[in-house]
Amino acid sequence: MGAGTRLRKAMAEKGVVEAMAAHSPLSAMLAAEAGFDAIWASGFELSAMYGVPDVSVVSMTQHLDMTRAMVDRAGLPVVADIDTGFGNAINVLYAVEQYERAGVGAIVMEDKSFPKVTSLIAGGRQDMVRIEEFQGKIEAARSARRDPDLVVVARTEALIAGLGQDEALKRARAYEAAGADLILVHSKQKTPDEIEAFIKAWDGKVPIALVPTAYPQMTVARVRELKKVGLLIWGNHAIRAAVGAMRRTFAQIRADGGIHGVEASIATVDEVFDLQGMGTVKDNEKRFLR
Ligand code: SPV
Ligand code: MG
Repeated sequence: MGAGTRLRKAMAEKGVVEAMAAHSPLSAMLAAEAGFDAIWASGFELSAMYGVPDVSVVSMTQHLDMTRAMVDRAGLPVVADIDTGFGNAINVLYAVEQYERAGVGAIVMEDKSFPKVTSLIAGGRQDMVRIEEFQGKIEAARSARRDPDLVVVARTEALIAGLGQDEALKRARAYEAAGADLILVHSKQKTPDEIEAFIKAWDGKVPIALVPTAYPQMTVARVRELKKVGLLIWGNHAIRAAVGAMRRTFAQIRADGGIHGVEASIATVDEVFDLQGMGTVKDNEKRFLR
């Protein structure tokens, strides 16, 4: 079964699919281990991992290569954050072909212009493309997929850009009409009010996707109550957890003048060996090395 089919099946069976952000095969494996349904191949996380801003500096090839490596190791459907589609509808044709070949189950494309600016930054420049142009990009994404089950998620940044509910709804309706399988609506308000108002007003047939980073009060239980939401993305918690853990560990080693104080709070070497599959290496040594 293809990754898109798996994702659609999970959505049909569970109602809400939970995707955890990842920036590496290891973080994707840990998300799978924790029981999430899918992996969010986040552009923000990968940019942060490279130590650069999420402003279309990381190339499609860099993101695609990492996404392919995550597909390979995670064993879960990967939802690829393809930003603006890396250009216009022509670039989208190429991008979707490549991401599908890498084995993703879904692509999420946003209606900002290339190069984009990260959504949650205060006072960010949020330039949008025209509705008709984005409809063309959605149609390009649909026509580029070989597997009709590859999920095409259209993301509107109307609320992020401060254009209001009417514009967000107008865009969402237009994107559904162009063939989007889901509509992701993003918000940076500190409470869920703006998003809940959108969900209540949503009169389309396709489910909604959310990234509730700015409004963490939004729980899985609340999302279920609201109905209409099919995909919940925990947007950047892998990289933020990593930053917090490394900062604490590095500071303690500096303060203690040695590594003796951090042993209890970090993973053991054996845990890392397990993640790397060293048990299998040993078994294979017995079988094959003569
Ligand atoms: C990402 O994780 O790259 C996203 C979500 O697109 S956000 O950073 O909130 O825009
Ligand atoms: Mg992104």
